[in-house]
Amino acid sequence: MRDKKKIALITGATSGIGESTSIELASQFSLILCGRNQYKLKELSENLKDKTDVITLNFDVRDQQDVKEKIGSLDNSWKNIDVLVNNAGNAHGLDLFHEGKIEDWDMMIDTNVKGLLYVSKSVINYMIKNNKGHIINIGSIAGKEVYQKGNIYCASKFAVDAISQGMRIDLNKYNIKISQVNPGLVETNFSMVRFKNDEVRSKSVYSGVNPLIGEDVAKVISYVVNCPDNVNISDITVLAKSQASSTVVNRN
Ligand code: NDP
Ligand code: 8X3
Repeated sequence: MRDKKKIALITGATSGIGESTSIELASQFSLILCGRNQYKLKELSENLKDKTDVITLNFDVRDQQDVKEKIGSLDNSWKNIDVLVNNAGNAHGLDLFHEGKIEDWDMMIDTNVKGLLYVSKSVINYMIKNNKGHIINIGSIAGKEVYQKGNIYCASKFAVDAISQGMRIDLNKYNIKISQVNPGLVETNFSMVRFKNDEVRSKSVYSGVNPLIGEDVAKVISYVVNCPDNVNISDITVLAKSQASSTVVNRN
């Protein structure tokens, strides 16, 4: 039997910002941890089970049918989701537009945009029924400023920005808050994915930066989630002290 804590569903819980957010929210929420790496999901839920009730959902956010079925299959006691953190996403490649790979483009649009839509659609049904809820979309500084070779990743995060605004307008009458958290450089597995496991290139992204870590962003997400009911942080950008913009970084 689940205790009476509020329920948070977090996508991309198996790494980086999503994993840190899961740990950060565990003291207050019952957790639905979502990811496609079953081993990591199990490991994280084992680590958190002394702190809270945890269940896991194993799906790829790009698989619309599976997303719908898995979220639809939640037991009644888990269906009243209070907080959705749409975090799953990545960059794939860093290339001039005309040299970009179609498979990288598809991956970013399918995950960062369409995946976020599929998960949101399934969860929003419950929130509308309950006339309450809070969705936190993880955008990026890349969704505020385009940088050289960022093209399609930036486009995917600009899309998230527009989706957050659209959700906020259309869900307003259902008492659902929409917040967007836009991190700058965060040292996670992000660059390893972007650079296809090239460790040297990945490390160079953060060299001399003292970047954010997942925990920093998780604390901001927790702050956003814990504002009084009448307050909504609609959009917040979080940068490392050494980062002034997408392209201006003070490397020591
Ligand atoms: P990580 O690579 O560490 O984590 C990404 C998470 O998303 C992983 O759990 C990953 O799972 C999951 N994921 C990726 N694709 C899918 C998919 N198709 N289906 C289900 N889960 C998926 O990176 P971050 O923690 O840094 O990234 C989290 C979010 O933060 C992303 O949306 C990213 O765009 C955003 N962001 C990151 C910044 C950074 O500098 N790191 C800055 C600004 C925004 P799996 O391991 O199975 O791939
Ligand atoms: C990730 C931040 O600047 O690497 O969204 O695109 S950046």
